[in-house]
Amino acid sequence: MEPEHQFDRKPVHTAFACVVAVGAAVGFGHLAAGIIEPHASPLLAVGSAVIDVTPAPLKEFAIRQFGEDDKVVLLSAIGALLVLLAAFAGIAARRSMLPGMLLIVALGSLSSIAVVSRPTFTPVWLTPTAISIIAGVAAFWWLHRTAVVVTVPPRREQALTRKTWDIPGVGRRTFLVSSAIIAVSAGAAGVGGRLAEQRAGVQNERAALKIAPDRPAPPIPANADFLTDGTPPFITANSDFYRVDTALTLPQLRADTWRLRIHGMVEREITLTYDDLLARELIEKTITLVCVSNEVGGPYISTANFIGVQLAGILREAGLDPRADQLATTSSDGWTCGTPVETVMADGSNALIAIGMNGEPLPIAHGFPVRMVVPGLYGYVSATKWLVDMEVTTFAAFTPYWVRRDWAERAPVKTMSRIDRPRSFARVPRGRYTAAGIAWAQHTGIDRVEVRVDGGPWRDADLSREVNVDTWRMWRIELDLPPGDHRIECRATDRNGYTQTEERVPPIPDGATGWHTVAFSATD
Ligand SMILES: Nc1nc2c(c(=O)[nH]1)N[C@H]1C(S)=C(S)[C@@H](COP(=O)(O)O)O[C@H]1N2
Ligand SMILES: [Mo]
Repeated sequence: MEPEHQFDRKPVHTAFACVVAVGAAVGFGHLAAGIIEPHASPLLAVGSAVIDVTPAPLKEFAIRQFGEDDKVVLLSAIGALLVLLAAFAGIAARRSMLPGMLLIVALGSLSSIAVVSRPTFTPVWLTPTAISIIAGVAAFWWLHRTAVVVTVPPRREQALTRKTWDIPGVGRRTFLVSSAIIAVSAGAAGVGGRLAEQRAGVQNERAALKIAPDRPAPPIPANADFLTDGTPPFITANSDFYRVDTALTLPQLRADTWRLRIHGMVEREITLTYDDLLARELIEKTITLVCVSNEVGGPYISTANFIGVQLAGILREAGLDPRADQLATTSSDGWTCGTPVETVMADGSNALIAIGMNGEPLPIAHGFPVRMVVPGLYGYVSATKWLVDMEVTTFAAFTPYWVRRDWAERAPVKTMSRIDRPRSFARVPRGRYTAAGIAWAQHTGIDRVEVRVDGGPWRDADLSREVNVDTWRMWRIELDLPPGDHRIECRATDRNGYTQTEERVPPIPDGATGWHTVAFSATD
């Protein structure tokens, strides 16, 4: 005889249930982290762990493709993967809730491993993950239970349908309402976590600080850039300054509790407070910062007036062991960096322990309250943001973050140049046209920039007024363009007489080389 009715679940419902449950796990975990410790968010910890284990060439690719949106792309990719996994586990959980539960617990365990792997981990950081697992399990248990639909043989359908929806806690209506409530509260929890994180932030404290140098940098002369011809402004506004780091959550360090311990191969350890820095002579230096990941023609170069204390003076007070060759620095979130002692201690080095940028306290994204700036070296070997520890050591004894990931131990900035106008594939009027761009040879100075069109003879470009050897220099050149497609190239020569090589090498391991080339066309 035909059964009167059957209890069943539709795969689309259990898949949906599992996606919502995983969403609840992520959202509530993030909320708990926002209250307890932002870096302990299961989602962000997994993201940070992924950043740490991604092979350098892939990371290189990601930075190239997505630029400063790399972090958004990473989190979106993790989100998409979670939805996919949850949907599959949900489909498999049509009869038994086990596959969905297993997935939630497995993801929770993975997050715990990620949380524990964070450099500054403490045990309370596991609380958000525990809450996340509980939220996910509870949500899936309930939704799986309410996802039951009752099917009845067709001929009895009319008689029984009404009744089946009356079974308490079961049926489409309960399922949909529960799903909606859980999904909305998970979203609210996620947003709440973000707000809690921001409330714990230090932007108000930062805004209240005033920083004035004792020795200001000389004013930037008007002819230091060729802005109207298409170069960047000489000084990059803080909001436009390029940003590259591994921080998914910006460290929020208070200036009044900040400490820097200088130790290792020194005669006397020194611990500095923010007030100690303010009490010293604050100097202002105009410095260009470049990222080793910058491709030929790339955007990861900016210039600012940095305010800070001369690093060499502090190290001299500490008394350096002559055998020390590396300055190992650590940020509050555990990123590490190794800088050659000889660069920092060289005569005329403008290496700074910096607290200000363009007249303001350092922006939080650029290292508030204190960072390092060492002209002449790529950022990953010199420019530690959220600086909290400085150990005088040797290259043999310590291998920093990026060097462990195949980037070079030493990385002076290479002499390079870039074309800013015309842009790739621009259509420009034929005849007289001014091309312009930038060149840099940090701590050496630019001597000359040459430009050629369509493989013709190299011609010298005009150079802007030099501000100092630690900054970029702008160039421009007047061209006379016949109509048609063209190709423009530039190359810089520095004060050592070195002309940048044509050979194209990728950024890894110690910086890209090659002439920047732009294809464009001139029209009537
Ligand atoms: N704490 C910390 N400092 C860091 C990094 C980082 O990932 N974490 N990245 C470095 C790199 S690779 C560069 S190029 C510079 C970029 O500094 P900016 O973001 O202020 O431009 O910071 C350096 N300092
Ligand atoms: Mo960098």
